[in-house]
Amino acid sequence: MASDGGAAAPAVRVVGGWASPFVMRVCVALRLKGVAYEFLQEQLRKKSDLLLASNPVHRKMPVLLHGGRPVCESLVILHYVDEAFAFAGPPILPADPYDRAVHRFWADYADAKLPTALRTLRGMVNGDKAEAAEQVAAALGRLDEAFAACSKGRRFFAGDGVGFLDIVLGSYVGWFRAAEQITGQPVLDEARTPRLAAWAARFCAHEAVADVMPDARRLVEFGEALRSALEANASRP
Ligand SMILES: N[C@@H](CCC(=O)N[C@@H](CS)C(=O)NCC(=O)O)C(=O)O
Repeated sequence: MASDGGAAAPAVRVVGGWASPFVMRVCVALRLKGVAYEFLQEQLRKKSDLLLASNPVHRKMPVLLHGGRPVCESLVILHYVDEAFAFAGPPILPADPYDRAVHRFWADYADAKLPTALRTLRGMVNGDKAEAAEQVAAALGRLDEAFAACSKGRRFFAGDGVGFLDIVLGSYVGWFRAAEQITGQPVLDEARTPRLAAWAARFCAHEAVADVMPDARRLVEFGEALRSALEANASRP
């Protein structure tokens, strides 16, 4: 979805990079709601003035600009999109307060357990790769059980359609596949986590997801280029 090219800034803009799982969450949420947006591509190593001015606290992507006003942090943005565009598309968060609490719990769990271990597996940070693989496998084991409890036999964590926890965990699927290519070991293992493996395929094929799910090979190349650049920078006198 692109802007119409008119002189006025589009109402909804996403500041981010195509490879970021956190950025992808915002795009999926907007697509689910059917909200048109302009994507402003950022460079991790050369952040734009717009990004820095919009998120001066964390200086990170994504930022959602709605009518020029910034909203930062992917989970905050998902809540915001659900409320600001409540009239459009399906709800993102569960309606029931207890279900909301459970889905938020598992989203926080995924964000606490997965990113650093995945970066270790990809060789982006120093650390024991076997330990990182075990940490990811243990987390995915718990999330496989959470899927059974949340989905109650339906296709997604949220039920028949994609919702909050699907978006949060689903945003890592491209990087799971990239890590599989890098290590040669399964991450979303069909034997250990059969429900999650099947869910991931459904998530990737969803119409709100397919066009923004990054290709694993491109992610591997992106990670290699970033690592080389960081190493070159570190060895500079
Ligand atoms: N907790 C943040 C994490 C965002 C984040 O880590 N973004 C990365 C890109 S994947 C970033 O902007 N990194 C830039 C930096 O660390 O300087 C969220 O959920 O939005």
